[in-house]
Amino acid sequence: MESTMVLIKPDAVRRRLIGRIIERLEARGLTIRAMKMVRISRELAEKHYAEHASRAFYPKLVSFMTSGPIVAMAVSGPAAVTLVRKMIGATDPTESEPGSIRGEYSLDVTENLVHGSDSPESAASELALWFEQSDYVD
Ligand code: IDP
Ligand code: MG
Repeated sequence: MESTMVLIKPDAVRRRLIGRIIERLEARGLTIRAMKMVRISRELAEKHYAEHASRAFYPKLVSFMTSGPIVAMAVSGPAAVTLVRKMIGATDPTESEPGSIRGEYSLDVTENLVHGSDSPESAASELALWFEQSDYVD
């Protein structure tokens, strides 16, 4: 069993897509192990996206991620990292497949509704930023 970090980003919360996104994860057979709705600090947004600190889009990304509440989840299941990334769809809106969450509901490269960790290692470090280990580990 593997755990991954999922964020329902501020645009999805504003657009009232929380339920539809969670419904897809649960319908697939994944388990929500921990969940909270929070408005995050600039510091947490910067840490979460530290790998992109040098990118031109980073300031806009941090502003977006602090623009409203986020739903943060620890999601587990077999190969949860890969499964969730496929369900979310590609970052580039012209590449996100119809049927994926981004491919169904977004055409913006920044405001793209959902975050999912890109590897088990990223999942471990991201989950540690957002949750206590006892929140999502038995
Ligand atoms: P991912 O969310 O699909 O893993 P990353 O490349 O890790 O994509 O980028 C993190 C987030 O930064 C994206 O989800 C999106 O919100 C934003 N982003 C990525 N690339 C761009 C870009 O080229 N322009 C503006 N925002 C971007
Ligand atoms: Mg990423």
